[in-house]
Amino acid sequence: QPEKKAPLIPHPIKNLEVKHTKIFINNEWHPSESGRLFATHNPATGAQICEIEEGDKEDVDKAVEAAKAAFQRGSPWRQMDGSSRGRLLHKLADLVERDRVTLATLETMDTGKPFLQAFFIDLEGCIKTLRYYAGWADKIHGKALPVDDEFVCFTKHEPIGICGAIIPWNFPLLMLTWKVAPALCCGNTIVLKPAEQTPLTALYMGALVKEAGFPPGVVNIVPGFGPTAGAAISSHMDVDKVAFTGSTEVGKLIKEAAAKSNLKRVTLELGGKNPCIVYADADLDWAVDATQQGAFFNQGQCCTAAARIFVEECIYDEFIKRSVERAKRQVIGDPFDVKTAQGPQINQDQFDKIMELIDSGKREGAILEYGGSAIQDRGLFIQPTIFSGVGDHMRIAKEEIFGPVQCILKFRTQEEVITRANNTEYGLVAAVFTKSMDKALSTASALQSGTVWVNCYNALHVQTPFGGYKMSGNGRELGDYALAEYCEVKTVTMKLTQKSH
Ligand code: TXE
Repeated sequence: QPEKKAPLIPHPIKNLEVKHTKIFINNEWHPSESGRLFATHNPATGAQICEIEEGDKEDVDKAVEAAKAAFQRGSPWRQMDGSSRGRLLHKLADLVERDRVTLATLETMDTGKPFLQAFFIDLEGCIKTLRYYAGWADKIHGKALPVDDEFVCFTKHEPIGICGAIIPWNFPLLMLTWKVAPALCCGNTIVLKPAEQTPLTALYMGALVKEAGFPPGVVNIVPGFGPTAGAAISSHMDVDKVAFTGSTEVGKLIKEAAAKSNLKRVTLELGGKNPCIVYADADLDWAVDATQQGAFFNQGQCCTAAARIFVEECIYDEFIKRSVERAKRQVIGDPFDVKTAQGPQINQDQFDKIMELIDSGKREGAILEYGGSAIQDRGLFIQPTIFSGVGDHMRIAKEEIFGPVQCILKFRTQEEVITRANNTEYGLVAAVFTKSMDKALSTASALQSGTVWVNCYNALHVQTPFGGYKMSGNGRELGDYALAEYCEVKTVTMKLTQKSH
């Protein structure tokens, strides 16, 4: 069947009714054991969208039981061929494509991100991720290994078992697929908790998982809060692995819970304070464009945000002038409006954290070049903000802001900027802008970072691994590297009566 082409300019669904608000276990919808509900809100208007069943430990226990039963030896899921798992993942991708407008509308309602970005970036990424791992499902294999003496030896890559997934609110659907697709591809079962701020698209995916024909218990979705439902997953004795995207602080709690329970495998994708280095020979307009997009994309709520932009001294003033001109053109407003590039922050907590950091920048002596305030009477909207004269010691140069704030720093030499760029506890992504291949490659080699972009930003591809050095995380998502995070390796050694050669 030919791929369906997306419409040129899609329109969101008006007054979309939310259908799925319950806990998804064994391909069925359940109320919470406690009877509690929690509300989810539209950050653009502050209005409550609906109430969701609030999962807690008892619900996680039920979901883990279901995932365990689905993973039993001899179960339909365990007996399924890899190629059939691949077909199910393709079917799920077909359904996401069919319901792409609905999913993008739900994502915008729940996160406040611009609808066109949800449709073209988040949904595109989801579909590509599902299809990429659909293709891997029957290609997961070990090796035959030559060994000493009279033995024959081979390895098998087997599913780990029950995989927990804890998802953040900045890219709810995309982070879900980054975890669900490789986990299913390798034959695992899943218990997933979406972020409490943004449960809607995850629950909708539950309905699509069932429609696609995955056996009951293979995917289970428990909406709820971190310290309750999230902690129940990370400390569960029968969960074999947990994959987490979120704050470094909670990442530590998850590793601790894993260590204190059953030493489950842990992959973490955490914060960043990502350096961009702009050398004087760079294409200036392009560098201004790419770094600012990198800083403001998704309201700045990205682990990949371009957080520290180091600009070589001789182009520094011009770079700032052009950055301010560009920021003035940023269209802020209703995320459902097709012209909008920037919506609201996710909630009051995040809004307050960003405003406090902006104030700290002003207090610590950075020069406010543009913005610096909330947008009057607009709830959670913040002006795109640019600071120059930022010193390495300032909080805005050290802490993850997670808002539309661009910090521009000045440097003189390559050696100096590399040392300063690496002087952080994080190491997620970095970027270099230059026309010199030599500078690009030597800088890329020296940066302590899981990804280095050269003359581009946020160039993420499903085929390439993504993850952090240092306190930005453990392990890698995407690409064939992610398969290793969802498999155990078994060595099978057979004794022969004599050496085979
Ligand atoms: O994150 P949390 P928050 C960063 C960003 C942001 C800050 C705080 O700097 O300002 O984190 O955001 C679940 N056991 N990032 O508080 O709490 C929680 O329910 C198990 C970076 O929203 O880390 C949610 O599902 N789980 C980031 C998920 O963790 C727990 C994306 C993420 O929430 C838990 C988001 C616990 N004890 C924030 N406590 C990125 N890397 O992209 C919470 N959770």
